[in-house]
Amino acid sequence: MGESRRQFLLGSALLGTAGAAALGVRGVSAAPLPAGPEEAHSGGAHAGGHGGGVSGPTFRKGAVVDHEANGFDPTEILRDFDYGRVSRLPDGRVLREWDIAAADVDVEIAPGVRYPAWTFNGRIPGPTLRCQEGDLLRVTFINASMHPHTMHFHSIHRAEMDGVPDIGPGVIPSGGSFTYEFDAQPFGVHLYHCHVGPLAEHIARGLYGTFIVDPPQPRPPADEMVMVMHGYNTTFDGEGNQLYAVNGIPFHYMHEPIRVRRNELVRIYLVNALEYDPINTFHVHGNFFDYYPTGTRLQPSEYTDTIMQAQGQRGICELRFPYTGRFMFHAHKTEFAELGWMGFFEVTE
Ligand SMILES: [Cu+2]
Repeated sequence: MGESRRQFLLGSALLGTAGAAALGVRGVSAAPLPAGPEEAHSGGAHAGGHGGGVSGPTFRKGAVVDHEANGFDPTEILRDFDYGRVSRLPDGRVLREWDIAAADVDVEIAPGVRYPAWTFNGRIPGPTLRCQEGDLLRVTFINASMHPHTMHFHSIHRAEMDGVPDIGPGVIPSGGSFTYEFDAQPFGVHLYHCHVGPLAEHIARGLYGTFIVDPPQPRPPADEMVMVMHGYNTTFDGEGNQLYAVNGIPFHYMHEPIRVRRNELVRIYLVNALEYDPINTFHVHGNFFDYYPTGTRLQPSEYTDTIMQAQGQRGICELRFPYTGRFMFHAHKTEFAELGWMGFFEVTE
């Protein structure tokens, strides 16, 4: 996996459209870029190459993608919590309802690089669904994709609501729909994703999102945000990823740092939706955070500046920045960082 991913950014720049097409990247519209002296060395085996990161050929001169054309912007996804349509059942319980549509969407994941994604509600990651423990949840899934899909929630629920093939409604065909109904439990930060085979591809194409169940007594007020860590296997070889991202677009928070206030409590709902790589890590500069694995307990397990999550793992990071200024966060797996999984917090008074 190493060489193909390391050479992706360099390779697409050198080979242009034809080369990118050979790599499986559709619709590359940018003209071939000449390789500068730095990039000429970056595809090789030496350390520190990895395509040159945010200064490399694909992102040179701060080029960014067209968020408007994509239909979503990672800066907005960060703090976008979808509480659904809320009503009360006769017994007083809260009912929350959502409509989620799967669709096939071409997303510009790097300047001039388009990726044929499968999405929930047209974005990567899908909407962040949020509720409180004990609510009744109804999620109507509409499959407007050309491919069969499901919605599988990490939660405690009946077998027929599990969103896997051959159980209950099983696979929802193209044009079909189904309403998943289950109780919101247990509290914590979870994920949902499609569960149709080939499973890794159905997830990696973009069919995943965050599912937050708040505890009965809400957590203390904070500046809350969601970070979904994921990657893009643009060669579709199922071996590693060529780009990595938080909330959809590689390097996005390098270009648009996450603005937070000094000394204000910041709560990050961190989810690892990565396929084709077994683990990811999260590291914050100039600070330490309390970590709550899966968010299912109210006591942190660790006070650290780096945590590791395997595929499907998630947790809550809580921190206050004591100093103003610009602080990096990134995967401490440096290869992932240099292929997109890095950004900044901008701390102001
Ligand atoms: Cu699917």
